[in-house]
Amino acid sequence: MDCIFCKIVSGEASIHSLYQDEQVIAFRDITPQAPVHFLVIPREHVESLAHTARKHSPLLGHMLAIAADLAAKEGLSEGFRTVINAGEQGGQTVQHLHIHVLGGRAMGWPPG
Ligand code: DGP
Repeated sequence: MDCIFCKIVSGEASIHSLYQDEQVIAFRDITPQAPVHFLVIPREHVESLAHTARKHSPLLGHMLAIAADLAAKEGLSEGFRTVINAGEQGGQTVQHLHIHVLGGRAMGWPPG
């Protein structure tokens, strides 16, 4: 399987790591869309949010908790945006579940 995020998990591809534990890795996005833009991914290869099942509920909760912790550590006290793109129409380009965390500027709504 040719998955860039699995290569990040295995250490084959390098990242600016913000956090790692037995379940997740967080690192800065290579094409930041805001002054702060990082991703939280599971070590396990799960294709997208649409491919999760009830058994993934603890993992999904952990990913969100880590996203919030890191947003605070990154100084995003005035707010931040979390995004999970799923599937082609959802704008997902990397087929490995990930949460985007964006902040450091006002985020428009609705997204384009
Ligand atoms: P999405 O469109 O939701 O699938 O977002 C995928 C994001 O992953 C995109 O913002 C760019 C980022 N990305 C892709 N490849 C790499 C990489 O090799 N390193 C890092 N740090 N980010 C990557």
